[in-house]
Amino acid sequence: MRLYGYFRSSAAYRCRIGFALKGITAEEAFVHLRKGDQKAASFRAVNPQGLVPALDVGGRVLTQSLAILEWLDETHPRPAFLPGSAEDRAEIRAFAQIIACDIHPLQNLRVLDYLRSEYGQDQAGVEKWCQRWIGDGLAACEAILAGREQEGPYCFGATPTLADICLVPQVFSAERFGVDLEAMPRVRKIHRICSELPAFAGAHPAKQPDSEA
Ligand SMILES: N[C@@H](CCC(=O)N[C@@H](CS)C(=O)NCC(=O)O)C(=O)O
Repeated sequence: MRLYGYFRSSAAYRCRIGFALKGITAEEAFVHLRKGDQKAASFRAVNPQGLVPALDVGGRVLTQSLAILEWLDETHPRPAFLPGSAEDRAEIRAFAQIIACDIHPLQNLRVLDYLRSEYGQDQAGVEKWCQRWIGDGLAACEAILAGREQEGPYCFGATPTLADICLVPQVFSAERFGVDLEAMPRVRKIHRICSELPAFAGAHPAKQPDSEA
């Protein structure tokens, strides 16, 4: 198995956490997003969308981090990323999708580059944009977590789920873009608790072979 990623990609970071939680090692291929390697024909042949992550599972390439993580969960059921009843799983998926579908696309490199090139935004303008949309989304996550305080220590109970796998990389991005997390104690606490687990710690961008941190 070969995982195409980039150290700072939060979508690839999700997959690295997922693989580590399952105790599975994938060969890694590094796609330098800042240099534009994702736009090269050679990578588009892997993923026509020109985005990481992509996972070559031996002749077939899986894309989209949530699809990869659900595939991983189906093929390696323990520990479960989506435990509980159908309703529990829907709630976990919804939390993950707030991050993966409603926050992350707005802070993606190609969107930020477009803000710079087409709308003349400087770094401060781009950061303001990211702070607005990441802040809004994580505030919704905080509100959801506030309603589940009797559970824990993770987002949805005693074990890390797809929700935590998405939350931790999103907090990494929030910190990168200077999002104020002061009013989000539950998000910060879960981020801290997860970060102490080896699977999360080892997946951190700073620990990757292609890291430039
Ligand atoms: N929804 C996709 C998002 C993938 C994505 O946007 N990846 C980013 C890195 S986090 C990327 O490759 N960006 C390259 C670019 O914007 O040119 C997923 O969850 O896998």
